[in-house]
Amino acid sequence: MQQRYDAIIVGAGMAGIYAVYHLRKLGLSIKLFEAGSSVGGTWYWNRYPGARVDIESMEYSYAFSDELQQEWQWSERYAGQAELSRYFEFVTDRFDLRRDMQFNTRVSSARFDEDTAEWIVHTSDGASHRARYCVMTTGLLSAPNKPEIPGLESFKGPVYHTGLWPKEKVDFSGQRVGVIGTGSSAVQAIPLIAAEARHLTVFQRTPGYAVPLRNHPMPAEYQHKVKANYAEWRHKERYESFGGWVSVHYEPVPLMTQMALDVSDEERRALYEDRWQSGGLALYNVYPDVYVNREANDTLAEFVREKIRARVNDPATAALLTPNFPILMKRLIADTNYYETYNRDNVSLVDISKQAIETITPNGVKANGQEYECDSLVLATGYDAMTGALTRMDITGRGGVKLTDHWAQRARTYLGMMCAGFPNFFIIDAVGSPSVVFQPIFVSEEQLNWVGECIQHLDANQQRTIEARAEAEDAWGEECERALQATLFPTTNSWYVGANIEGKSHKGLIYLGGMAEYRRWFHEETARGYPGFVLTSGVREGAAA
Ligand code: NA7
Repeated sequence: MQQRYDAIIVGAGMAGIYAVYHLRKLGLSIKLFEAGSSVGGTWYWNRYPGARVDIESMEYSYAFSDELQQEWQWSERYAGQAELSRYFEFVTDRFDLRRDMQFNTRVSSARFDEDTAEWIVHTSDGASHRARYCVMTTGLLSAPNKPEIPGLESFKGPVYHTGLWPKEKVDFSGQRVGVIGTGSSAVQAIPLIAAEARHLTVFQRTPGYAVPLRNHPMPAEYQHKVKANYAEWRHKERYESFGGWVSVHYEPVPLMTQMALDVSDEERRALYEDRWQSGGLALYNVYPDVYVNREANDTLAEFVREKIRARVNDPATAALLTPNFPILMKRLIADTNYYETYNRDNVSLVDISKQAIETITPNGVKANGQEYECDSLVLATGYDAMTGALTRMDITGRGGVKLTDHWAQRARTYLGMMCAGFPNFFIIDAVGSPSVVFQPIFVSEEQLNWVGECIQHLDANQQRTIEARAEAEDAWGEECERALQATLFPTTNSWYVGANIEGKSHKGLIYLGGMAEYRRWFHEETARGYPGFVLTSGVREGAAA
């Protein structure tokens, strides 16, 4: 006996929680399935030492309920994983959302049944369910990238992926630990692992640009100031910012219009120093030409390179840790004592940029002809971002077409939310949306509000299905690609452009136009009667409902 719902939601991260809240409020019967044992998504799975948000807590939080944002008290400027987990648990319980959620249940497949115009969803407990709508809140950085390093299975100690960290504390004391990768996760974990381990060996393929996070207890007066003016603050974050946050030195700072190459060296340095001192991602709010002009970008890149060199004692190690590609085009990393960790006697850095790790042996890692003995290995090797969570599921649309086939040449969506041939299938915070370069909680709120409007429109107009038109999907891909090509993003290998996963298309994965412009696109769709979509009114004639 299949249970029927109006909507099935997949994933109880930040987007899934709001999806349950919002769609329930619209009167839909819903069911959410989540593989983990509780809510939180990224903040549920990423329990590695040092896991912490790098957008200020006051800004990295829901805006949908003023009561909620007034009630919740953040204890740190940048909340750690445990506090973020508590926050998402709190939101879930405050709005009584858990009763529509089923945990420890992974969705294995979803198939569109053309006869009834319903999705049939199979779950890991052997059950199947039917729903008119599928809302995929599966996360943009949730499908761990496990590198295919020869011999990995032969390693006799434990192997941890930062994105699948055990719930119990992992004790590295007295151990020789190997960390593979030097992205945000590794940079957060390395100082804490080094403080505990007997020896830490870091295997680095590409150095990143890391800048000090400057986390500390939340200043009470700041929390109070933002709460007194939250609506105005939120508006600025959403529609007048580059990444969904505006705080620099605890003040909302507008985007700059002046160009780096139009000011003196002194003026430029003073601005960079100011942002550097503010901490975290403030260096994103600088002269706009750093995003599009290599010479302008070099001024900021060199400023940060100098800072890196100054933090590392050994010049050879400093040189290995200093990147030489454009800054900001790969996610800027916010660190706490990262570079200083390489000044410790129990930490060594192994450069694997010219030659990949040869093999993992039962006792450690073999690279550059040498074996580095390890008792534990940490894979901080990132994610199959934006698409992995969906392509690892068996999703079948109209005509038996698999999503993996639809995306074989390149991952395509219209407006970062819907695909041609996949009716009533909404994708949140994923490919073709601003999520990866924006505060993702806001993107999910905006997208889910639109999904709600869309469902109401279908009901009000006796329509049953909506799906993207193929030509609209192509045009959106071109729009994303056009904006991307106007920047320096394509010059750098990063997960923004799919470069970390072999064979993944680099095209049109992210939308760089900003939230105000993004919102304009999808509200225009609504206002013009959904011209980029095909709406149909019913089930196939003669089919059993
Ligand atoms: P990232 O940023 O994708 O970093 C992954 C790291 O792992 C990066 O240094 C990679 O080097 C390295 N990597 C990946 N595969 C390999 C193999 N096969 N061998 C050696 N090194 C490898 O993931 P994170 O989890 O750190 O951060 C994800 C996001 O979370 C981050 O951007 C923030 O938004 C928060 P590469 O650079 O590809 O040469």
